[in-house]
Amino acid sequence: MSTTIMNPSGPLIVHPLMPHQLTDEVTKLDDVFTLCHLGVARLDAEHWRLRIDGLVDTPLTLSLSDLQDFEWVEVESIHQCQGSPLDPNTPTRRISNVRWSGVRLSEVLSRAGPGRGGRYVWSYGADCGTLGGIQCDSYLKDLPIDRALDDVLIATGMNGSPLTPEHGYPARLFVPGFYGTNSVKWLTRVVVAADRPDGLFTTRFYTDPVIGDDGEETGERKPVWGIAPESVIVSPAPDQIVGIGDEVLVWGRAWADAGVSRVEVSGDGGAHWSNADLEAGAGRRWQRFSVNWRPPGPGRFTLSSRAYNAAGECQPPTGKRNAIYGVQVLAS
Ligand SMILES: Nc1nc2c(c(=O)[nH]1)N[C@H]1C(S)=C(S)[C@@H](COP(=O)(O)O)O[C@H]1N2
Ligand SMILES: [Mo]
Repeated sequence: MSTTIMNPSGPLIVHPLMPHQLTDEVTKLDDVFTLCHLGVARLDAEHWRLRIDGLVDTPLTLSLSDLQDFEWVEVESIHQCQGSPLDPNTPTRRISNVRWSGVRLSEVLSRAGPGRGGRYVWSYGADCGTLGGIQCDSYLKDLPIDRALDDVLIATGMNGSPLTPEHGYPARLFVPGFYGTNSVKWLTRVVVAADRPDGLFTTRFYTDPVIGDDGEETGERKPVWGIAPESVIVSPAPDQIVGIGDEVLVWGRAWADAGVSRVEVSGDGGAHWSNADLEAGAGRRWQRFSVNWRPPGPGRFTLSSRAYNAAGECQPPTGKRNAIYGVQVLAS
């Protein structure tokens, strides 16, 4: 089995890009945020093995070269961190758009023959350590089996390069459209199970309140899976000076699990909104939106954007991880 050497320096969080720096369609590897709760696990590719077991007909143990038996696929997708699990409602806007390569988890699972009442797929990372003062033996997440059998990848590459140790070398899960926490790095084991696992990253942290039809919290909790609709203005940048009477192209990025169907932009801090032009969704890439705006006179103006998904869900003004982002500009 694989040997894990943990980085003793503890958690690693790198967040290189601000919204106004999201100018590349595909985020450069050096610009992709990094989030390692328990430190960086350093695995040796030669000894790496992936164990597939639980409610399957034939448990499997695969090496990296065994993965070459499966069709190689590439998926361009947003990749977003939900923010700190200790402070889950504060927006962090850690977002990237990456070309992921690897094999489909569904193909690997179908070789093992799932069945016999499996409803969830658990995935284990090789890292261990403490979060919020609580010790955990390995990073464990779970997915509904329908999603695991859909477009989830066992990824070995990002933007055409092998994964770096920080991004999960030699292989990780990538769950398109789900928050980054679900895309387990340094993947070593996949288990088909009837129930959700109790754990630090499944039931202790990374749960949201369930909201009832009346708009109130029901008291139940649900896992942080699908990415809620979100958008950011890329240009103009914060504190940019624009000429009075100039037509300013306001543009940005919008995304959601299953895509965004509408984006609105406001030039007055959210008092009035108008529809932006929106690039059609393609797979799980982010979508560009734009609108022309003219400052009505001299002074400071707050430009903001809000995205809707097909179900009509929209970004709230405050209080949630996908809260509306505003950019102040100066017209003079
Ligand atoms: N094994 C393991 N997988 C993990 C994590 C981790 O700490 N350990 N962090 C998760 C979180 S919170 C995020 S946002 C993504 C970040 O992926 P990246 O660092 O490759 O951008 O990895 C996820 N997968
Ligand atoms: Mo994250």
